[in-house]
Amino acid sequence: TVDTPITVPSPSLPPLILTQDELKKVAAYKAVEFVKSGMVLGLGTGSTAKHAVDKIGQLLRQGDLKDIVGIPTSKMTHEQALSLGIPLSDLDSHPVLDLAIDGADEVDPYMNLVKGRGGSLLREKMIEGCCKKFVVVVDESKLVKHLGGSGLAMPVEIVPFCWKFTAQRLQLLFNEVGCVAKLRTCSENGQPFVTDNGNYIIDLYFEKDLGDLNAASDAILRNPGVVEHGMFLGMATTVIIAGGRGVTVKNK
Ligand code: ABF
Repeated sequence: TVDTPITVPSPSLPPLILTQDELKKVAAYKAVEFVKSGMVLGLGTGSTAKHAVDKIGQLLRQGDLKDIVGIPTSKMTHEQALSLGIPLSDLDSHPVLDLAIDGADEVDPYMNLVKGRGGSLLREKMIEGCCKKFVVVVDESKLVKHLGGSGLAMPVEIVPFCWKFTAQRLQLLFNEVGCVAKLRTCSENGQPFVTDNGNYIIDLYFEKDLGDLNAASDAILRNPGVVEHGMFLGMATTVIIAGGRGVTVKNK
């Protein structure tokens, strides 16, 4: 991979016009500054986290990082990390991680997240829930006032068995905030999207603000057909946001 250096402007200078992917790279590279030799690392999924994984691979190759163990949050990241020569392990062998770096779909002012539009929310939540430090990397387009308020999907991973029943239950649960539940399908063939764990994803779309997020989380998880949802509440310890005027690092 070619490592394109990116200059970030200071607040006193006029904003630099970076593409969204360049902003993602800025945030990801900033997060990699937290990585030290000897760490057990959660390796995130998605186009932002991909830059961080590439950079970790590059630092290992150069000898600037040593003795890293990576735990990938998806099959895709597993493949990427393998191709970069990053030594890999899993939660069975390493139940406590030093640090994870991953992207998000939405970040609210309290550092709560929506994740899973890429489909990897379950492994992400299992792994990122075991980290001493969880660094979220986003471009500024991911910032929202309320989770689920952007009109975009709130993903819920469910078992395929009687998925219509579970989808209806989820939709009814949020009737008061105008919820529509849709099965995620593959654009190529219209077949259900299947996660790395062999499950389906129901995307919930809300008309109104969800209100109490912890109550919403509990209500979703009370459905036996639900495996996990994409709200990551109180999990992020740091959020790195790249925007046209520079990088902001928010700590818990
Ligand atoms: C993963 O990648 C997800 O949880 C989230 O759905 C997505 C963000 O993707 P990107 O960085 O490509 O915007 O971290």
